[in-house]
Amino acid sequence: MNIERTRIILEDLERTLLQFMRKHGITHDEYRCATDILVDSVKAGEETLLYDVFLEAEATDNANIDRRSSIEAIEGPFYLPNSPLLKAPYVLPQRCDEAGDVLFFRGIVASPDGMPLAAAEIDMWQADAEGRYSNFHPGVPEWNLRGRFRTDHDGAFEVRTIVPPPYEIPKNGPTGVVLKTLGRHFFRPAHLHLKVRHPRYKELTSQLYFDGGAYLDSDVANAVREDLVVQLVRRDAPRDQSVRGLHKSVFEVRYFFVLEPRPATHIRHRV
Ligand code: MBD
Ligand code: FE
Repeated sequence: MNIERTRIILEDLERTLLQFMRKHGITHDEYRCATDILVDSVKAGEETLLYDVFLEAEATDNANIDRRSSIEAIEGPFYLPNSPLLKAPYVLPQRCDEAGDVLFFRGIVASPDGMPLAAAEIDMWQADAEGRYSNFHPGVPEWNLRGRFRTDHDGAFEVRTIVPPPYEIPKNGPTGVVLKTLGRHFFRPAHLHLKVRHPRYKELTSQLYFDGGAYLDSDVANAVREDLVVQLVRRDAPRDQSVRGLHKSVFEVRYFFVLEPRPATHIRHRV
């Protein structure tokens, strides 16, 4: 980040917080209570949950103004880099009896002028049918429902996973206590998390929600945007025996990703 911009922002942040404290006559006890919440949320393993719930969506809105590419979405606190690289046909890592309806997620990755992007990497993570994220919530196998895969020659991809449920934020941790004090519920609508990468384009962090799902209008993180809501369409079970044998409902969602080109970094001056 630009050092001058950082200085201006920090000065304004300090001024804004000091004005806020003066306005409410914040006492020493109240000040300590606030720092305890921040420290406890990290100690409780909530990482950036508190900030992601209250602030992250605002940052994406700022980034999405006048955008020519797909809009970005909040990352949330449960992303981990270096998830398993999958082999086609792509199936997100899961238990052999993974609970939840089968979901085929299909889509295309393209440039703003509609050129399909081959070998773009899609890095996907989501909660299981009980609303738990692997590597964070105990009892879920490592890297469950996390994986990376690539688009084919036509910029297309397909991956099999499960339909996640709405996600309930831990009620008893510091973030939960703050939400309870505000009288809010603890739910986010069901969602898929994604990052899309291609060497010549900017990385896109996205998140997709299902039309008609619960909490779309009252997401505790206030992060649902119209362009991120996809149709969950019921499908006949494919011939693939591994899915057929499970006797589950099969659904499909589609999304068309448009990536923003990276600004040119090498400008050659001819003399
Ligand atoms: C999540 O799964 C999430 O995406 C966010 C933003 C906050 C808490 C849990
Ligand atoms: Fe999430």
